[in-house]
Amino acid sequence: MSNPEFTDQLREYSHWREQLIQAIEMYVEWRIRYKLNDPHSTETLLNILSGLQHDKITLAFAAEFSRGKTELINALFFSETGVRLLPSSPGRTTMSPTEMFWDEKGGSYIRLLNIESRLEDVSLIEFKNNPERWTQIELDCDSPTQMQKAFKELVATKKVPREVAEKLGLWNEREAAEQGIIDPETVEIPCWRHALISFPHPLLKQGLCILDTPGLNALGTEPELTLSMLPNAQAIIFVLAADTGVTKSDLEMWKNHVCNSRGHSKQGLAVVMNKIDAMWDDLAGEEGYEDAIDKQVEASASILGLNEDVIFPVSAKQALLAKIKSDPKLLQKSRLDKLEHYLSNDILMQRRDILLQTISNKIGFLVNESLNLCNTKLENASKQLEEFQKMDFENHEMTAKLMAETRDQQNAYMSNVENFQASRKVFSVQAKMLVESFSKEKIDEIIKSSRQEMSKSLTTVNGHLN
Ligand SMILES: Nc1nc2c(ncn2[C@@H]2O[C@H](COP(=O)(O)OP(=O)(O)OP(=O)(O)O)[C@@H](O)[C@H]2O)c(=O)[nH]1
Ligand SMILES: [Mg+2]
Repeated sequence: MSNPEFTDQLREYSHWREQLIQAIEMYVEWRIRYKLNDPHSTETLLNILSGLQHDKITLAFAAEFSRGKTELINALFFSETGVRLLPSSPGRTTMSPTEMFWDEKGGSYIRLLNIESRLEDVSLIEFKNNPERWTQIELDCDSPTQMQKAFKELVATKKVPREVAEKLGLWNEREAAEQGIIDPETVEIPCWRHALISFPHPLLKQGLCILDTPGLNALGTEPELTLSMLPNAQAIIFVLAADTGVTKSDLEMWKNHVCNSRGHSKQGLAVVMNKIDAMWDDLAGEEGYEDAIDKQVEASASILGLNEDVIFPVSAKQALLAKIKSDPKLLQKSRLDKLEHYLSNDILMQRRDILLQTISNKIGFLVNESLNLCNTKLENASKQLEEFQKMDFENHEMTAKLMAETRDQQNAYMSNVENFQASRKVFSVQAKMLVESFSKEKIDEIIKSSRQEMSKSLTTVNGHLN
């Protein structure tokens, strides 16, 4: 399998994106559960989610014709098919912008939009949403030769009367004159305006989208490509040919189409200096070869106003051959590894940063708001908890005091009870003595003695009873 590093990084990126989606989904649920959702914020969050779910990393290859864009795409991504999958040949080859991705629902296919659709006032996006308007060719992924044959349709051309070409915006008198074509009756034009390829390549399945473009002429005539597709691409890989260096038309394309789509930061931009093998000179040998490449890189960096470290000298042709033939020495010679490393690390990292930046711009304030709300609630709850704990402590103190008082009272009561018991005992002894003192015998005795004393006193006082 080609470029495992890029595959690994892309897989890791997809995993990271999945986790991000899950976190945002959980946040949406949390807002609903605590009734913090309002229609506007919910819509913003759902839009972010949908954007993340459909997120694709688009690598666009732009350059003048015949710089080796298509060969480079074959070498980077499609070598495991064992064939030169996308047509690449001397002269003008790629006729229309070609997007490669994986459409899970649609399976493997090539969809082609006819060139005449340029006359309709319908945008490319609208056409993309309407598959019936495209000519579809099914791809048999188990048969590289069937696919190779099907891909040939991408470069199909036809001859039409000059007026028709003119009407379609595909006739340029100056350019034709430069090629020695003067006042022709018929003009050769591409059959197709745009191509969509759905292919089950592991990288495409992970969300990678590759955009191959035709040379300057086509870029100029397809405004949607310049105005929306290139600016929206995650990275643009601008291809130069090492043997020619930066030509006038390369520079024109660089300034008008590449730099304009990247803004000042020139983020997500790599320049490939292809065809280094063409600089090999038997007489100059290895050293001369190295020097020649270094000089070209230096000169190109200075003309394009770039750092030398984003200019990658490669040989796409050698790389494709090396991968198909499993020849590590040739692969090393092609120097494709440095470009692959850059795509894996820098481009994917940049994409991650950009996504994070976009998300934090769009929903960062919502998360901050929720965080502040949570912090305030937590603070209030902590304060309440503290108060409860204090009250609980005070209650403990009060209970101990009451307990001690009760215990004292209980003790006093108990000693009272004891005193009472003792008094009761004394009382009952005394009561018994009292009752005893009133017993019948004693009363009789008292009466008897009283009577005797009374009769005695009767005789004594008067001396007579009568
Ligand atoms: N020597 C050499 N030739 C190459 C290399 N890469 C591509 N070519 C050749 O250059 C020619 C053009 O390559 P393409 O890949 O078709 O170039 P392109 O930039 O896609 O061109 P258009 O589709 O016309 O815009 C083909 O004949 C390739 O075989 C390379 O690294 N070394
Ligand atoms: Mg091409």
